[in-house]
Amino acid sequence: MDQRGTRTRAFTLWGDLDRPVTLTVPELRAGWEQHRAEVTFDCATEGPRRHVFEGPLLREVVADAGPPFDGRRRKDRSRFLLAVAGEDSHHTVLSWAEIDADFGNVPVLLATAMDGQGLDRAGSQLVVPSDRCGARYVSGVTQVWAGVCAGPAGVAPGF
Ligand SMILES: Nc1nc2c(c(=O)[nH]1)N[C@H]1C(S)=C(S)[C@@H](COP(=O)(O)O)O[C@H]1N2
Ligand SMILES: [Mo]
Repeated sequence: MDQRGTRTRAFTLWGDLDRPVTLTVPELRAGWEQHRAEVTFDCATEGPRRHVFEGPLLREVVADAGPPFDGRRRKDRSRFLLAVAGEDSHHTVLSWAEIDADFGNVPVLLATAMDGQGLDRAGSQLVVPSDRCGARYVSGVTQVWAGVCAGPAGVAPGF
């Protein structure tokens, strides 16, 4: 609940992180620089969609939760994964490399507003501006998991 008694949806950011945290949309708005993304994507069943989102960069929010890699080791960063789930259990994965400035550098957002309306009650929405399809625009985010991919069988541990 916020000061006006309205319900605000929080999500947990957890997994292989030094500082797992629960965050509301107002906290996402106050805690990080807000970026703007004008996006178009296609829904397989509903057709083309156009929205304007605002919110912090996913990589900045996750970085502040303490992912377990030395920022100078690019190979470690290339093995880190993220999974994002909504309240209806729709969930999707991203690799850290997609959003890392040294790799894909996609400005993926955890939106705090869509089309000028705050998402305080609905919950944050994942925004993947590089996607042609809407499936990863997970709305009503309830959790973001971050963790190291163990790797295919036969890979030497720690290499
Ligand atoms: N939580 C949740 N988010 C979701 C979905 C879903 O089923 N559940 N569907 C996705 C799909 S397939 C599309 S195309 C977009 C549609 O977003 P819009 O209706 O807001 O334009 O939402 C995405 N986000
Ligand atoms: Mo869709």
